[in-house]
Amino acid sequence: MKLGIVGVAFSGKTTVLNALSGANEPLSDFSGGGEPRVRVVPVPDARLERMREDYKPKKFTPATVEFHDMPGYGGDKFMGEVRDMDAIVRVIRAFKNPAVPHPKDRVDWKADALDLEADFLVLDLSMVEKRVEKLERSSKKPSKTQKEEQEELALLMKLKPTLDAGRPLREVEIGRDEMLKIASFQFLTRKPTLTLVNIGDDDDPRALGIPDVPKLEPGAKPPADITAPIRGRLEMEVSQLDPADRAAFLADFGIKETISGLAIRLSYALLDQISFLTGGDKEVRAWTIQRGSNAVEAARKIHTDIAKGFARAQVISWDDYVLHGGEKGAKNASRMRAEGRDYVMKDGDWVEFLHSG
Ligand SMILES: Nc1nc2c(ncn2[C@@H]2O[C@H](COP(=O)(O)OP(=O)(O)OP(=O)(O)O)[C@@H](O)[C@H]2O)c(=O)[nH]1
Ligand SMILES: [Mg+2]
Repeated sequence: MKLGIVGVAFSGKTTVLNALSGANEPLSDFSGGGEPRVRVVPVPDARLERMREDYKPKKFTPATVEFHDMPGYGGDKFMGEVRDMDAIVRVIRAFKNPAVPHPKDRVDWKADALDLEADFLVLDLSMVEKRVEKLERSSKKPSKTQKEEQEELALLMKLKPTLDAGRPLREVEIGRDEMLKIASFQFLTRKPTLTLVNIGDDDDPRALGIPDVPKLEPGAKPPADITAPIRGRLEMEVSQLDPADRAAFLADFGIKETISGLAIRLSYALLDQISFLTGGDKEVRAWTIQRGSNAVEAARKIHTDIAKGFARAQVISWDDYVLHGGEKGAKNASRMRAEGRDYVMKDGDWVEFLHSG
């Protein structure tokens, strides 16, 4: 899972990257420039920690998320890279700090969020317009691809009014098959978007008009965007502390969930991703899949050969794993089920795949 951190210059993107990953990348010296920085962050998962205790494995492999920090926001310099991301994390400045300049000399998170959206809308709209212009000519001429061209044109014409009205494509209902046809455009305003509003240490998010993070029901249709307040600088400082001291510090400031916990949890929700778990003496590991994936698709994550030779999946639901004290207990209580190829994987399933070859 690749997440692109974008935002106006000096909004706190690298601060957030550091807070997320415990890195200590240099913060902007106000000169702008630089190259995107990439950090791989392990996904916190209490279930996996529990399995680590149970198996005491040689190797422990949590799932990971890649964060790409795009420096400055200079129009489309890194747009190719942003288009390649699975989702976008916007860092929007709400903190006051006279020492940190703002390109528009203001602290107004709502206006900055709108500006960023407007830039992305323009980039998407210009792509659509260019392609439509081309297709309007080519799809009139009989050719092998005429039918596909007409279909693509019709689809783009369905999307265009949304962009014309200044609305992101995230808000359009498009079927999965239709979406696949236009996936190669990698529309920016279609990407699931997490907006992190970066507030000062003593700011009250409600007073700044930042909505509460919505309650996310597991299995419900994922939202297209989520907004959450963060205290970037403070959390970066915490991330540099000795792990033993962090909890007390966070509690002092009333921070219940760290930026990394929050960003990863919400990204999984936005992208509708779940985890399944594998365990043994050798390795305990978490794997990330799209919700709705079946057992063969999950097996393919581990190895194509396991998917090819798929025989069955031995599955223990996470609740059963806990209730019966782990793999052995669940097995003895006959809570290990044999599932076939079409079994729809559940979040937290303990799995062992049996395969031939
Ligand atoms: N007061 C306060 N200052 C912050 C906060 N977050 C970032 N800053 C300061 O803002 C400045 C810029 O932070 P960066 O994290 O480098 O911002 P950036 O978005 O990565 O900047 P560019 O990559 O140059 O676009 C630094 O001096 C930070 O210390 C915050 O939450 N509160
Ligand atoms: Mg930066």
